[in-house]
Amino acid sequence: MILIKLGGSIITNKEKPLTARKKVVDKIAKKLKKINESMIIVHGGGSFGHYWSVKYDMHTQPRKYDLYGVAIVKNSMIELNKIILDSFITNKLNPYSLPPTDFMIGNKPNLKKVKQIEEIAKSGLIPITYGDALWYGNKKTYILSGDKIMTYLSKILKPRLSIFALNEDGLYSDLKTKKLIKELRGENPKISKNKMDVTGGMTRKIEEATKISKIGINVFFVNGNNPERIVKAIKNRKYEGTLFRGKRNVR
Ligand code: IP8
Repeated sequence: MILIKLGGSIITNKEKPLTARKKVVDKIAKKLKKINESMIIVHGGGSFGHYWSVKYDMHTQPRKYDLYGVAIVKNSMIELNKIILDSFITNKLNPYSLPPTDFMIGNKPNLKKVKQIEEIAKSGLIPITYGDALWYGNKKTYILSGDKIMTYLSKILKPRLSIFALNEDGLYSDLKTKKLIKELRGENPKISKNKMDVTGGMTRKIEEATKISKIGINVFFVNGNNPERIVKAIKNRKYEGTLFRGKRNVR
């Protein structure tokens, strides 16, 4: 089983509020059709969820945020999720929408529910979940990043590999020359910043990818604008991007 995160910067135009990059989403869906292994998709918030989270000053720490803000963020994520679902349907894939409320209790994943996601994926349906505004308890809410969901699902389900589709080629050892780090072994990667990101952008991705690789799973960062690279990473062909090599080989 494969876990794929479609980053918000690839599926939306982060410069333009509430704008999906539908052509890119379609291109990715077309390529995913070529994969005959079960998969789970997670997607980010991009110029939908992050746009409203910034407006309503919502963050990853559980707090008593503006409830109208919570409602608006959630609504915008359903809208973005629907765009992805529609594209998958058009491309004859079998998406199965799973808001994180389906498997999260507060800020903890529910083991039974997460295991059920695997069962769903193995049936041939493609579970699709996403970063969202979530109920924490005690009148508090928080923003759950899709990157964190990647770690939860990886820890519990131990996929064969986890892929992050980004709007860049991978991590750079030099931002000017865009020299790519092919494999990460304690290098100090150059991180491109995005101030519109309430969940930590690239820094968060590196943190989660490192955690996932520590449990023995290979993690790829690939450029989603060129979705053939997602297929290559899955089919063990020469990959283009950055690999966080899993420390143990758990299958
Ligand atoms: O883009 C955040 O998910 P991410 C979702 O995966 C919201 O960090 C609602 C901002």
